[in-house]
Formats: sequence, C-alpha cells, structure tokens
Amino acid sequence: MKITDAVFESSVSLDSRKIFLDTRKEVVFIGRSNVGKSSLMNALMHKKDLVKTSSTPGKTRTANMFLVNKKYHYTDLPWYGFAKLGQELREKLDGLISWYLEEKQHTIVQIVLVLDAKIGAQQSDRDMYDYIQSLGLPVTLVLSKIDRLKKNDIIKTKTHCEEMFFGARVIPISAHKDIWVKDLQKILWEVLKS
Ligand SMILES: Nc1nc2c(ncn2[C@@H]2O[C@H](COP(=O)(O)OP(=O)(O)OP(=O)(O)O)[C@@H](O)[C@H]2O)c(=O)[nH]1
Ligand SMILES: [Mg+2]
Repeated sequence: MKITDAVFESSVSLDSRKIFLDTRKEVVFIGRSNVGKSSLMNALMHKKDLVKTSSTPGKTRTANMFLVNKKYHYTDLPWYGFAKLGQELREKLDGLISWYLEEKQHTIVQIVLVLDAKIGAQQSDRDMYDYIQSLGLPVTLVLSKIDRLKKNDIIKTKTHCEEMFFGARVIPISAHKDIWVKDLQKILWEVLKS
C-alpha cells in the first residue's frame, strides 16, 4: 500500500492540552533534536515540506498530527533533552511527550524512535526507549542520515544499537536519498492493517 494522501491536521502543545476523542490508529515519530524525524515523515508521505524541517536543532515544539490516506495519524513529536534550549523549555517539551504518549497509548500502534546514525545511541535514547517500553508501546528504531556513512560504519552502528536495545528491530534509512524508506513504510502498513 502507498501513501496517496497526507495533510496537516492539528498541532498540540501542553498549554492547549485537549481530550482526544477519535480512535484513528497512529504512528508517532520521536527522537533527539535534529536527528531527521520531520524529514523522514516527509519522505514516507512523499511530500517535500509538509512537515517543517530545519537545520537549527529544536525547531519542532508541538505535537503535529498529519492525516494519512484519510485514515491514520502520523505524528511528529518534539525532542527531549536538548540542553541548549534551556531547562524550562526542555521540561515543558518532556512534559508534552509524556502527556501525549500516555493520553494516546490506546491509539498509538507504533513508535518510530529515530537516531542519527553518525551520532549513534545516547543515554537519553535508552531512557526514552525504556519509558516507551514501560508504557507497553511497540517501538521500531531507525538510524537516520545513512547517506553520510560508509557501508561498514552503518553495519557497525546497527549492530551496536541492536545490542544496546536488547535485540530491537533497527532500520537504517536516508530520507534525502530515499534509502530503505519503503521498507519502513511496509512495516508501518503491517501494523496499521492489523
Ligand atoms: N544527509 C542527510 N541529512 C538529513 C537527512 N534527513 C534530515 N537531514 C538534515 O538534518 C537536519 C534536521 O532535519 P529535521 O528533519 O528537521 O530533523 P528533526 O529531528 O525533525 O529536528 P527537530 O524538529 O529540530 O527536532 C536538516 O538539516 C536536514 O536537512 C538525511 O537523510 N540525510
Ligand atoms: Mg522536526
């Protein structure tokens, strides 16, 4: 199946906390700042700039929901723990993430945890992974921007991540060069269909 229709639906911040009444199945994209979450979503939805991307880290500060094929939600969450943003904003964004995941744990069918392949997994990625596990939500790890790495280094980073995340599924991807984006979409369809 292919994504043939994708539109922006709404943004949610902690201040505009709302009660979600709809029960559409949802895929949530999460990861440290600047790892390429928004770019990956554009690649999956075959859009150039539906999701706002930026080379300045920490731009996404709300949960942004997109309606895919008039049926599913793909949601871009802001990142946790970007030191330069200052503690107050960081705590606010962390609060938004935990509120969103807990509020929507019954409609979220998959979390895509994005890691920059060149930086690799950090302690904060492990903390987020553990938190997602504690909520009982399924998670797939994505290594992004692999166009910047040599083949051997991609394999090394992938193996390291599989070890660090206890055998979790790890998918290397390049949103810019469209490498293995289709493979991730296939996995997401399987989950959305079931
Ligand atoms: N080389 C390369 N660069 C990429 C790729 N994907 C994203 N980038 C670049 O990485 C930077 C951040 O991309 P975004 O998609 O905005 O990242 P994000 O995780 O949404 O960032 P925040 O919203 O700030 O947390 C931008 O300069 C992108 O052009 C990729 O596949 N390859
Ligand atoms: Mg973003």
